[in-house]
Amino acid sequence: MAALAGVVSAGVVLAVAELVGAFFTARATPLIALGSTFIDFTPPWMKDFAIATFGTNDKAALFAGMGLTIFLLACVLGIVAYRRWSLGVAGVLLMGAVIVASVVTRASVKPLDAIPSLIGTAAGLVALRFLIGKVWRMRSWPDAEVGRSAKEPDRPATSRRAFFAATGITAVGAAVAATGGRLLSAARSNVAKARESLTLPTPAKAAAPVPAGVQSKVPGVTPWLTPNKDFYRIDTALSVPEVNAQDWELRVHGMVEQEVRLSFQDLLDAKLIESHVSLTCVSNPVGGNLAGNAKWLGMPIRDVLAMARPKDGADMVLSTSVDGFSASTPIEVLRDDRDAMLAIGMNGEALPLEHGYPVRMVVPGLYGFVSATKWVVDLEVTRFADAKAYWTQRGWSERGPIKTMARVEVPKSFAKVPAGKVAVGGTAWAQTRGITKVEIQIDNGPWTPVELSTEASLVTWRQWSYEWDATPGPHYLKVRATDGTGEVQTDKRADPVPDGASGWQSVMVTVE
Ligand SMILES: Nc1nc2c(c(=O)[nH]1)N[C@H]1C(S)=C(S)[C@@H](COP(=O)(O)O)O[C@H]1N2
Ligand SMILES: [Mo]
Repeated sequence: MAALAGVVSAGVVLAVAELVGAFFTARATPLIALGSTFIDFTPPWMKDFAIATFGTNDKAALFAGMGLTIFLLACVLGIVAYRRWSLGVAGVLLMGAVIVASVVTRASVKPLDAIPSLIGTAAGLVALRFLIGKVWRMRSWPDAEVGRSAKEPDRPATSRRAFFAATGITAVGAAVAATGGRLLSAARSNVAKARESLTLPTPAKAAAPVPAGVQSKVPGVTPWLTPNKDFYRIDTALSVPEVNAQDWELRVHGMVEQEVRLSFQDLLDAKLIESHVSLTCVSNPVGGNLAGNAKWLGMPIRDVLAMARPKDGADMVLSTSVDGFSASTPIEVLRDDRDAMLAIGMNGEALPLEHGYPVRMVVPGLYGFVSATKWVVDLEVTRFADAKAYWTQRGWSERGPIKTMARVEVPKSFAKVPAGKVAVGGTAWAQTRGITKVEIQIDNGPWTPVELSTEASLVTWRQWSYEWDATPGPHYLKVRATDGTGEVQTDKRADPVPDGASGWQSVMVTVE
């Protein structure tokens, strides 16, 4: 019962903080702040493991793990508090201190944002005292005399039923507070509404029209253009940052002749370009789906840099987001003609909140962790020798050109298909170099070129189709791509850490 009292009190801490937190920065509530701090301490192998195991559900997995940890700690805390109240108080205060420390060390969080956690902790302490008091007064409980009966000499005894009733009411109260907090924050947030009502300007340079035949002929292959709702999402943000376009400002500084500050209106008024670019995550395993292709609208970063005039010797731009993530991008990549941009639009809409509203970077040819900063607010012109980006500090590479990759999407691995003509299809990419050939190998047979779909550009992925004459039995299908420089995709297996997975995908198919 003491353990249960501990768990319910921990729930009160989180719920009250959630409710009060509706009036503060969302990223500062205990669960989010603790989880974000945990992510910041994630070593490369653990990020790799989390993504390999849970994919884009890695955040749900983190919350489940945290929930379990908090549950166990709260059980212990409840029992400790039952035996020695002063130790219980110390435990709650220690947890409160850990929560507050993780809140105030978050990027762009104000000291006042610790208030929800402080009030939550105080409420949790009151709840714990209330519920543990009921356990102490329980005469029917074998330990009752060992407990605090001396402290509560003239109070009437409590029945088990009364304890469970009090616990149940407290738990329901916590659930109501948490739900209320959720609804209240949603109602108070006007960022999503402002995004809805934003009209994007017409670009000065429209996207090149998409030629016919970019889509693989094989049904079931990924759409060539990824709808926003299906676009993979990878970031360290447990709670999507809510940035008002009105308040957004980009500071360009460091090794520049002229410090520049851009408002969202400046972006709307700039000469915008639109282009299709495929993004890829460095954590994508061979054959994985952490890649997507969209039409982006934005201001070329080279125009921004031209205003700031970088000094000689600068070789990198460190971009930082409102929540503290950062990426190191070679400066030449941002100045050449590949159209790296500060994007405000994705597939004809304002950026979705989880893809970086109001402004993110899109840099063709580089993995997202070194280029695609979402909710970007700061560009520091610097040198690789002088500054390290978020994932580089955690053991990943400082540079990340995208490796050539071919993927089989149909049939799926371990599929059973009928003998005869079997449609095989998939996608390949080598952004900025382009794909000139994709080959397939059945078992140990010869490498055979497949039919390539039309190429839209060098910075977008390219799909393919193949008609396979399948004979009964188990078979292995392997694919490899050749990029525009003539280089064949390496068969050397590499893990995503530190600079991207490589190797040929092999798919086992049973033909019946
Ligand atoms: N602010 C912020 N931007 C970020 C990240 C992040 O963790 N935080 N992750 C990067 C990584 S690793 C990738 S692969 C891309 C993914 O962009 P998407 O979620 O829009 O697909 O965003 C990049 N930009
Ligand atoms: Mo990534």
